[in-house]
Amino acid sequence: MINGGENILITGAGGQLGVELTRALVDKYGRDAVLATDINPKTRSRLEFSRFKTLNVLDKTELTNILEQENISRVYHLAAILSANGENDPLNTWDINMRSLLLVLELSRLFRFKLFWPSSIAVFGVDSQLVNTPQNAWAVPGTVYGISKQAGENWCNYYHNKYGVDVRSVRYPGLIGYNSLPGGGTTDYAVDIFHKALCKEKFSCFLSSGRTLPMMYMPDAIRATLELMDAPEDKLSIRTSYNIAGVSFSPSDISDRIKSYFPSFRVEYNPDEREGIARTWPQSIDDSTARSDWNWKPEFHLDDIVSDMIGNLSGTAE
Ligand code: AKB
Repeated sequence: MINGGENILITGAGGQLGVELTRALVDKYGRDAVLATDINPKTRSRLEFSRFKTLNVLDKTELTNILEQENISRVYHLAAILSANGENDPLNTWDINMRSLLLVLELSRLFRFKLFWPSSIAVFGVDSQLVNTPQNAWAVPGTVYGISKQAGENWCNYYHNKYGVDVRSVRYPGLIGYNSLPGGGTTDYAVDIFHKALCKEKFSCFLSSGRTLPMMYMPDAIRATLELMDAPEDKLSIRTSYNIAGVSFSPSDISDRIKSYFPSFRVEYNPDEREGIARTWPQSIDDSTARSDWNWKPEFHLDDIVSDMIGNLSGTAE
């Protein structure tokens, strides 16, 4: 069979990760095997390479119809409200992030599809070990997004242990890519900074210059997702969510690298409430469990990321 027997559904396909993951899944499994969905109908025009349907993931009837009609074997449930936006309406963020996950988990119990659900470094909090944060670090998250991700991890573990649901997850760091823009996160500056540099505009950074956070280049994040979903079930010791690390840097680290391409690029620092979120997050991540369970290894360092981002955004990439 051309699609390796998989029929794939993606929710939240219009988000920063969704656009890139949809492309990777279409490349891997073929166009017919992948159905991308998003609540925003305008997403269709950005995902012309994929089949697309507008879907509110809280609509149980519509979601069930899709699962049945498409004979779905894998779901990538990405729809969520991120950390910074989440703080604007905490109860709504909890409601959307949790209700959608519980619905998808319950449907995976009934329909037996394999499920990927993204968690985040936001599960950690100010009392966690923030340097080289261990897989099982003490974690009291400081944002409603982090609380929803932490609770979600426990629900995934519960559905796996109680019902045998094959749910897999990673705690993404901040993601950096050139094909899609982030929306409403605390790590978004690390993408915005490139767009300002390319437009020869001054960049106002909402984090302080030395605020180091864990980040990852999109090709590494996509590869981690595909590799985890293909890993043999008996190798996986974690059913909450795996720590994965890419690279750690601060706004001044990345702006220094960008200035080596654009010497007149100027950055000013105007920390806002997102600095308050970032200071409760890890600076670096211990991903040794992911490395030993399913051979995870990142490939992109800061210099590679900066050169690849600038090459692709300016159209000079080889
Ligand atoms: C955010 O900043 O909210 C996300 C994340 C780290 O989960 N990028």
